Amino acid sequence: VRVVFALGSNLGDRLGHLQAAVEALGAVAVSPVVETAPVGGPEQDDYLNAVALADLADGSDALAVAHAAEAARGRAREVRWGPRTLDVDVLTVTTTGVDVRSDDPRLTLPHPRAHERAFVLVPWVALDPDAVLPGRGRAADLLAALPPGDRGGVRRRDDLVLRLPSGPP
Ligand code: A4P
Ligand code: MG
Repeated sequence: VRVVFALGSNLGDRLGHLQAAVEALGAVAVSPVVETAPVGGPEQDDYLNAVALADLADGSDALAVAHAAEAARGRAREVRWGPRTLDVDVLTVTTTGVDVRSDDPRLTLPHPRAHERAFVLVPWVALDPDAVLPGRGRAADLLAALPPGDRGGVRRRDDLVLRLPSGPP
């Protein structure tokens, strides 16, 4: 089961939190890091965002894996869309080539806001130019359709690099 995760941090050691998530998820691929203006919520600092791919034995574990990664970095849930050490969202789950769809409010798939978020689409397209958000279309096309102001809030930070966890020896 292939899972695409979106990572975000705007509190404390932002790159360290993203790197911890990449390791906790056992990522097999990770995007460049982008620095992004906050979208929604209270006034808050800029985020680092990235997208990571992981392979899980069971797609229904995706949310628990995301929440465990957040908890390991001291994620507190106070304000919706408020500042956070680490946010791990599930963008898509694909089981043997079939995209999982879910209306469950605990795990909505594909992620219901990914298509309108440059901070998700820019790193995802950089990682996988052919990425598709099921029911919405190609991530690259969704990105091109966003208002230029949204895309302008996202800057590549190629000086910040996330490393994949080392495989078995
Ligand atoms: N949930 C449902 N579907 C999913 C899914 N596909 N992935 C539920 C993850 N969670 C999902 O999430 C709230 C609830 O959504 C959870 O109980 C989960 O079961 P949360 O992480 O507790 O709270 P949140 O992240 O504050 O809320 P939400 O609605 O997930 O926020 P978003 O939409 O993720 O937005 N600006 C920039 N620049 N960069 C960011 O990363 N992130 C947000 C958070 C706002 N602005 C941002 C960024
Ligand atoms: Mg979230």
